[in-house]
Amino acid sequence: MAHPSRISEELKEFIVKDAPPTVYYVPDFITEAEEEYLLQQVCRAPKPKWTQLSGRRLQNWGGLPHPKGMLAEKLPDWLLTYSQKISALGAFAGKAANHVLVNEYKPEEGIMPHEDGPLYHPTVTTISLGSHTLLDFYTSVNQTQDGVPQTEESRYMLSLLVRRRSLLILQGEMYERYLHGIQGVAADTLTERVVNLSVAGGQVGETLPRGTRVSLTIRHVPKVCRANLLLSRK
Ligand SMILES: O=C(O)CCC(=O)C(=O)O
Repeated sequence: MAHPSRISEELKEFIVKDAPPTVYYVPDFITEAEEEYLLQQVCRAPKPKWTQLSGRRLQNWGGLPHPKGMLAEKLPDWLLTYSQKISALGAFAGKAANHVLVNEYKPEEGIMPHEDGPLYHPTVTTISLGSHTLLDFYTSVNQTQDGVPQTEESRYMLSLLVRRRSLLILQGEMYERYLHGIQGVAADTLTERVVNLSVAGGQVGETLPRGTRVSLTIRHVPKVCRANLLLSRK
């Protein structure tokens, strides 16, 4: 199916203006019924589909990205629907999403600051289910001034409040230049460094207790190898 090669005009109103280019934050991208359905599907996945990591557990769908090419597997229908919906917004420059990571975080769990790296098309799209989180952004170590010892705190730049049922799209500098992570805390206190408060609905000073959050991280892996090609080679 052909998808638009540019991000849809209708997304422009969702650009977060106080962040470097480009963050799109779409509140209520899915309905409560869709959220419940997606959470049920995540729960229904066979137990071996889960990988337990320190601070979260995850399901990998679509294949394992690899520098030589991802051996692509068809996404299940419940993920394909949303992957197609996002691809139809032109999020992946005309390509279709073919990879989904499902992350589950209990309160006090998170993910260390990291970059998503070159195996993906440089756009990450995330649907959040079950709970909000704060996604924090950091400059990378080599962007900081010589001689000054850098801590995670001094590299911290801004946060985004990501509510349940929202869609978040990160591209450009926000994908390629900065690291992102989630603190392992039981509650988030909102500060003026949370740059999308007006659209995500929050007040500076407010504390939001975390519940269990499931995120669907939907991406396009450009380099794919087909199983039949592999089988025909010695
Ligand atoms: O759960 C999220 O929103 C972030 C996930 C993430 O950064 C990742 O899987 O690389």
